[in-house]
Amino acid sequence: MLKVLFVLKSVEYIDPMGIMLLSSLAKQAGHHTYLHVLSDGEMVDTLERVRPDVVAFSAKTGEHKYYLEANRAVKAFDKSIVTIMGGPHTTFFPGTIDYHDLDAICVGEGDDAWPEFLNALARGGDIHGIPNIQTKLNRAEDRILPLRPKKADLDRLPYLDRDLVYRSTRLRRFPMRSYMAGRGCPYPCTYCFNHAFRAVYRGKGRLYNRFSVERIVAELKVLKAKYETQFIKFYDDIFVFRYDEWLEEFAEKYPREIGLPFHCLVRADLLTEPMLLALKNAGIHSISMSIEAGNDETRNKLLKRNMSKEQITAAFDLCHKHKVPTFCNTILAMPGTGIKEDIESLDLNVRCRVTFGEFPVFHPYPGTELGRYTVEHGYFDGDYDRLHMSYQNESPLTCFSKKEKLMQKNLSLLGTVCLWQPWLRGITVKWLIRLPVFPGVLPRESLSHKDQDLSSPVIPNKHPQGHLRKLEPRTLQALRRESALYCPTRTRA
Ligand code: B12
Ligand code: SF4
Repeated sequence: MLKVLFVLKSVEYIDPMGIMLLSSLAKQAGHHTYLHVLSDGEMVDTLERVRPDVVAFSAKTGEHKYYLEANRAVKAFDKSIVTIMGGPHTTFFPGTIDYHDLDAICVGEGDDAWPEFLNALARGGDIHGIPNIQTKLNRAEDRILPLRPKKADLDRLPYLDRDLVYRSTRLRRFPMRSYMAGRGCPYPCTYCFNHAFRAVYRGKGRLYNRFSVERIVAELKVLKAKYETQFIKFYDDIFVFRYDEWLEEFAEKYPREIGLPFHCLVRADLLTEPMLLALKNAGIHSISMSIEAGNDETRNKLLKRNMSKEQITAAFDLCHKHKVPTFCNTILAMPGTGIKEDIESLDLNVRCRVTFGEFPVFHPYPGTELGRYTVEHGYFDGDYDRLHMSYQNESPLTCFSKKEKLMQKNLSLLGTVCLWQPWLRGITVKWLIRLPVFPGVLPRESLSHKDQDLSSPVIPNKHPQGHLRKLEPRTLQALRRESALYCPTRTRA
């Protein structure tokens, strides 16, 4: 049996569900799993202690750089350790294997490929002919097998191995747990990874798959019994598409068997009153719906959101009517637009009475239609390694002047405050966004403390039983801050 060490860059407040699942799958196949968090200590100490056979990385584009560096350190420690990387980065950049000293990469889903890979290694067998796994050899010899079909029967997957992460990190005591009830999204939004993922999987199965309600409830029950859990954050791209039997069953079983407040994402154009009422019956605490752009042409032509202003306002009004706090994401500084469009976006947020909103500055993402568009129009040179991992930074596009970039950055910070105090909208638009000193006077750091207060209605700091009050202030703060910690490129729905 193999010893598998997962390496994680850092632990924030969201469960790293990918490696939790891969750890369960490895254990199910009889292997032992370990974790090293790069920000928590020297990796070489863990390598000495564990002496792993395999080191595994799960990478998004951006953070892949840290894992490639860690990979070099692993190979310097012991060249015979087999290293493998999977996740969105290698799915969209399989060429990673050609330029770095990794032994294998996983493209697309790893649910079946990963245990097959480990078992082949343990047997001393061939790892060069496994669908979804690419090695230097199978690429060189043109032996790459096609991807296997998308995993349809999610219910057969093991529960996430939360022990892997909770036993050695602060997440054990963090009372909000992340969970995904399904996989996939059929919409064409040009800035999101979903259309690119669908292209990789074209002809290989359903666009969308989800767990049965029974399976979700069974896993959450175990989670609740094992770890203090006060809030569930459903991380699905879109939690529900329509009022259907699944939602009906969820609204009946979840409150009875789990009974914890939760947060989820939906598209505004999909939300209907029966859906919202069913989610309320289930115990929804707050909901995410994105506006992305106030201007119709930007929203529907450039971003392909295919959603009218009327649909957006109706959905937010519905949430207001039923007292469900809303979180909303809106992208500023879109290629080829101006500050006028950004103010239109702010105004639509104010009109919608969004409880807590974020206004990230657009950053092009590799593999996406909008990423390509910015390069083709000469707005961006295509050097994605240069991009910042935070979207609150200055726009990297060349179509904006210094002055415009400053206004966008200021609006990105002030938009949130305007939703809290709508009367500030006027002076913000007229004066504040133009102030060159503004970022210095109110640095992002100080605003994020404000965020924590502003965001508290969305992710609660009070629970009916008052449980959350017992938490230490740091955890509480983090929990509030979490409402702003969505994954910006996709917190859309
Ligand atoms: C949860 C989430 C987060 C969490 C991550 C928590 C964590 N530590 O893992 C948070 C909120 C912190 C986050 C942040 C960001 N995220 Co995010 N996030 C997601 C989300 C919604 C779900 C990921 C997930 O857990 N899925 C469930 C698991 C089971 O699936 P999985 O991870 O895909 O793993 C499967 C396969 O990929 C494969 N696999 C994965 N890893 C490995 C490793 C090995 C060895 C093998 C064999 C297989 C394998 O097997 C798994 C099972 O099939 C996805 C969107 C989505 N719907 O997938 C975006 C997504 C991954 N995020 C994305 C991005 C861009 C970011 C940010 C960079 C955004 C930003 N600038 O702030 C940051 C990066 C932060 C960082 N540290 O690098 C992009 C990545 C695109 C890309 N090209 O890399 C995605 C795809 C969304 C998008 N619109 O494009 N994110
Ligand atoms: S932005 Fe939302 S609706 Fe659009 S493709 Fe991505 S997850 Fe789907």
